[in-house]
Amino acid sequence: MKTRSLLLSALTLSALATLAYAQTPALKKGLKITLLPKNINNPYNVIETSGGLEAGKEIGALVKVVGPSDAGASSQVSYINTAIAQKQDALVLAANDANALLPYLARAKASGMKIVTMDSDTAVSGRTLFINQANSEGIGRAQVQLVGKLIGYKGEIAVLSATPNATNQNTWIKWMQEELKLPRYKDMKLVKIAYGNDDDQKSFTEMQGLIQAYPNLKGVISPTTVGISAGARYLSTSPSKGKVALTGLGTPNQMRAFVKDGTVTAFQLWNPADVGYLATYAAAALVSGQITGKPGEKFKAGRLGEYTIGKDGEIIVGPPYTFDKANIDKFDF
Ligand code: RAM
Repeated sequence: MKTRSLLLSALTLSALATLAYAQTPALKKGLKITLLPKNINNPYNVIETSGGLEAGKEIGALVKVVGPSDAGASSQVSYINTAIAQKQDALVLAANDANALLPYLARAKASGMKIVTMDSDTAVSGRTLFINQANSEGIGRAQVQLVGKLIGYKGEIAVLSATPNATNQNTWIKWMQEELKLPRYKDMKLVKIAYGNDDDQKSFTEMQGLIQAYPNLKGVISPTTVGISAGARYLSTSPSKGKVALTGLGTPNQMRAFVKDGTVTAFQLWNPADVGYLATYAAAALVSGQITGKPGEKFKAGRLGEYTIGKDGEIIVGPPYTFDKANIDKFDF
């Protein structure tokens, strides 16, 4: 009797599993997906979109990468309009502004396109899902913890950011300011937030400006791969090398020389390719009807495995990593 009911429940379970499996539609083939990074001449964005192209190959989608040369608030508008005209199934974008793109994204949505943001979000109404590289609060707080450690928790610090509109950097800076309120940082002071606009030359000039305007500056956090590499280039030949601690978010390949020559001790990042890869899988899962965007829904993203949609449609790729002299040569991106 016992054996029979066990057998029955085993049968029921397997029937249920088959049903659940049958209810998950396969990813559609030949999907048209446009990837629209903040700007195209930033090595970070090239790595990010390479992950999207990799995912596209795996799932048989037609993925293309387009984008402006500057990260200005409205520079992505014409690319959204083109994606509508070209009847793309999905648009995956790193937004240069949280609100400026909303009317254009609404048109795209109304045309039937699925919208996924990655790296830098719009307001929640602008998209169905946001692929966040790591937990925003964690990124912001970790940057302050790192600079604090590097300067012995004492002295003036500044931030060298991307554009003043960048949703991702602005969120991280907000968390940096929260972290700085803790008693551990009572002898540290944030004296300036400068903007290099994710433009290499402008970031270089802004770094120079910070060092000249604040002779007592002890540390700079640059939460942008463009800013930290341009800032390090300035610092590497300046008398402030070794006196001002520069840290933030950088790619190992752009920072390697500056870590080896002692300009920078440690910085952080995730693998940008994983962001584009996961975003493209998420877009394909949406278009194919595997998910609708509701919190709690799960989907599979190739080599990264299974992900669950969180609050407000946010999906977090994974924790950030700290790079230094001891480990930087293990990475090539
Ligand atoms: C720059 C961009 C990007 C950001 C990285 C850390 O490449 O601003 O949006 O995520 O830095």
